[in-house]
Amino acid sequence: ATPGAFVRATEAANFLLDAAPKELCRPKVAIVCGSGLGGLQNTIQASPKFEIPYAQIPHFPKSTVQGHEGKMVFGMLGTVQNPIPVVLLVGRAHFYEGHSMDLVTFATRVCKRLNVGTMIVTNAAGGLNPDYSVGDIVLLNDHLNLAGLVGIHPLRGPNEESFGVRFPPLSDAYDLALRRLAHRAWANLSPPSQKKTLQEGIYAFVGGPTYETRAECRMLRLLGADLVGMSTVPEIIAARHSGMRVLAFSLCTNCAVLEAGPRGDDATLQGLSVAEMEAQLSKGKANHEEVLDAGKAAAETMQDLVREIVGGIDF
Ligand code: 6GU
Repeated sequence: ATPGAFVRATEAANFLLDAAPKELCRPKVAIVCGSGLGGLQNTIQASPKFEIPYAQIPHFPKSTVQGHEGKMVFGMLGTVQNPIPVVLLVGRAHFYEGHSMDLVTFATRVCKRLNVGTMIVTNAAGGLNPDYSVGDIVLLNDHLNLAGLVGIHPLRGPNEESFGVRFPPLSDAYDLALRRLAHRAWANLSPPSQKKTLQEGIYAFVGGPTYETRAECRMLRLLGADLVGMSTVPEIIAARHSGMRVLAFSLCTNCAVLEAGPRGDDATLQGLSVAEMEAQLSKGKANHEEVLDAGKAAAETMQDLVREIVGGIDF
């Protein structure tokens, strides 16, 4: 039988402690880089730096997306006077790839076993709040764990007492002190980020891999979600279970359509050409390319923000 997550995470952490240079192997902060946000790697100093592909670390999930391999990057972030050891998780395992929730949260647990105290999680997400625009950065202040509410949950199964309690609370999952710091950090960024607001919102976690239908988007909005995405919540739950402090950001990469599509009857479609009908249907249709494009433009702001925040954390 495979050993429990605590034993496997400890083995992976011990492997990393052995492999990484001594000055880097005790990171204080872990930063999870979401789709298109791998540029967060540029926040760390060029040296000392230690990179290792997930494939070389014991028990890590195998990536199912080719050419999209994941890696851990250990390095120093911040100024020369105040360098902070961090670890970046570039690429993550998603539930829609077929991984178990146990594997989706494995990297988080390895971070815990490396003594990481704070996790900053980023992702690309669809905007449901009509006040959001493409490219907005949204600080998460709560979530709707839709998969979890019906039992697809990272903590299902025998509780790993060495990580945390059986019934952990999540009402304080999104650390208020860190969120206050994030807003102060945002205010310190140079323009043009200064002119935009740092949004706050509630993230709905869905299994994917399809993007939502119009009706599903309206349902999620009605339930109180500001964003929808296919990651982050399992990692946040595993991090909170083991007592790590959490800060999470979504990059709003596309805005979900909240209006119903047209009826298919002749009276509604009267006078429309086929091209016009297709234009109506493709308006607001989510696609992977636009999700990646929005990431490119906003990634730099996200990098500056994360650097500013990490420099201000009171350890
Ligand atoms: Cl619209 N939906 C989901 N589930 N994930 C996304 C997204 C939408 N946009 C980026 N990621």
